[in-house]
Amino acid sequence: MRNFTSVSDVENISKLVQSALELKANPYKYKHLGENKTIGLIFLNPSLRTRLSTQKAALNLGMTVMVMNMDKEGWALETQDGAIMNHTTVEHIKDAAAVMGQYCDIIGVRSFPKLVDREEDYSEDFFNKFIKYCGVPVISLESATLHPCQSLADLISITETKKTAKPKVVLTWAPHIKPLPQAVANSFAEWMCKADVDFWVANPEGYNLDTKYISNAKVVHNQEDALKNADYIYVKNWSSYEQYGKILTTDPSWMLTLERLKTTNQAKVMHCLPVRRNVELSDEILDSEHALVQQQAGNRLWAAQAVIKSILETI
Ligand code: AN0
Ligand code: CP
Repeated sequence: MRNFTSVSDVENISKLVQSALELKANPYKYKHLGENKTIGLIFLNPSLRTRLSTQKAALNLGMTVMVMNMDKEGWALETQDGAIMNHTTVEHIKDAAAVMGQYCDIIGVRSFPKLVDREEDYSEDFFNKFIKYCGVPVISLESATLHPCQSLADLISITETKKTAKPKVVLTWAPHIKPLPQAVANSFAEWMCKADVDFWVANPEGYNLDTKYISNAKVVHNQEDALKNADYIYVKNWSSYEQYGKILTTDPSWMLTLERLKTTNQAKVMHCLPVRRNVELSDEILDSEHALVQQQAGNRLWAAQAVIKSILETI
């Protein structure tokens, strides 16, 4: 694998999941693979899990790790070609990325959408330019539209816990007070559409995701209908894709309750974290046997390690 920016970069998804599970059982087996290799992790937004799990994954593979909070410690980057840079941006991405590519063998980048201009965000201009100018393999640590490291960890968690060959998986929208990216939801959807699951999406009117990520999913606007016989419920807020970046509702009846799990197949409840308790998900679920969130977060490490290992094997 050269870059890891979406499920399309993965040649064989189940092999990658198996590789992660092998690493989970034997974390240091490949500790010489990354010897004398450096990974740079560049954050334009906050992070807890992604930062620490990717760092730890690289250390387990013997790599040297450099982390930079670009938004706070770096120069403001310009992305527009031919820009006359007499305003707030200090350095062009073509210069900055090319410099970082000389210091690193692999670079991980987190860059959220601005949620103002849909076309701009969905063009993934920042990521594409970063990849073009840095000249080394790039791992998405969440881009404007996707979060593949999270989705791989989610698929690992489902693979480890599923009780039926083809579980029913429901991605449900949840309320939130801030407009959030669609990235986690888009990404989970595109991975689930390629996995052996019966995949449903439940969201209020006006919150349909971009159809390109939900090809064979059943999309409904009634959460209770979707939850019947569900084995997994993935809870996530996203702002509207249709009325781009807007919050159309914060209807608390979309927050999952234990009562609503009664029609499910003792469903496991998933969330990528960070979660706003009692807004997106209730304490009673997060602190119950239904919650899979800590296992997901734990699996971020093995997901990242499988991805880095796969890239190291090609460079
Ligand atoms: C981010 C999001 O929804 O994309 C990151 C999740 C991993 N969440 C927040 O900003 C709260
Ligand atoms: N789930 C996730 O990506 O968490 P962080 O934003 O803390 O990295």
